[in-house]
Amino acid sequence: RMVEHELRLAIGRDEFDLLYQPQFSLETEEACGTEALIRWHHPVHGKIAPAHFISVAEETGLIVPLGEWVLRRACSDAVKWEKPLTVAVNLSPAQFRDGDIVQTVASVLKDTGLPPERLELEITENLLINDTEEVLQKLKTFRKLGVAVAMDDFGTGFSSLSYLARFPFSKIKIDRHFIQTMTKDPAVKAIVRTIIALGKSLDITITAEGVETVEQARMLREFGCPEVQGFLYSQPISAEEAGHAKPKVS
Ligand code: G
Ligand code: G
Ligand code: MN
Ligand code: NA
Repeated sequence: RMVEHELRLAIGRDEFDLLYQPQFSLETEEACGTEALIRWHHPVHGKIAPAHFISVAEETGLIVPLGEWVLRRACSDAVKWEKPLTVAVNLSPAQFRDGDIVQTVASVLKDTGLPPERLELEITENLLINDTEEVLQKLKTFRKLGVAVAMDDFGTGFSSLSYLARFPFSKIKIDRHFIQTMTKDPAVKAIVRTIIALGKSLDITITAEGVETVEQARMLREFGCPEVQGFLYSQPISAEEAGHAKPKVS
């Protein structure tokens, strides 16, 4: 396949880049973290979105070297930032299955000198469907190292609640679909309010994703949501900009 061939070449040719989308505390309106998001600049085809190549990288096993590149770049960028923001890295299930993800994370932290408390690993519940005991041990190891583990796209899967009870999450990221419909749909509004309350009682941080309007931000503040991420506050920005990120609005 064309994309697979190009993807193999791209790693060696340094065609990837990371942008960072800041996350803000709703209470202080200060940046508290970032999420690393990969970008591919193909010399001929231009920008290629992750939606077009992450799945190919997963199917071909290329996600293992690519994912290691992402981790290494994210940690070495973050360690240079003026503000000690956290950096969240998205992990694919294939990185747990085909690579030694625990060893990779430990050696990247050691090599870059990033304090483990500043790294967050984002996983989706696809990872938790199979190999649950092995995955559980790996997630526990991350937490023992001091690394945070976030459940991404929360609410979109089948068993989000039972996974919260079984796996050691330090953060829940409420899927942007909920945030974008809660202001129009009272049932979704109740669900978002309840997830935020659940986070509080489980002592798990909550980030609302995809916040695009002032109305959504107001509702989240009313519910006591600790953190927000979305275009209202900031687009994904360069590593240089991320080190001193400020919100567009308040
Ligand atoms: O940045 P954007 O909104 O286009 O990202 C689209 C999707 O690609 C998101 O689901 C995001 O989690 C995923 N993604 C972005 N960067 C990475 C990465 O470094 N690794 C993995 N596995 N997924 C990523
Ligand atoms: O699946 P994941 O949560 O990792 O996806 C992150 C993706 O969400 C990135 O591609 C990012 O560009 C996108 N994103 C970030 N903020 C917003 C937003 O406010 N609205 C929308 N529609 N997408 C967003
Ligand atoms: Mn994510
Ligand atoms: Na998400």
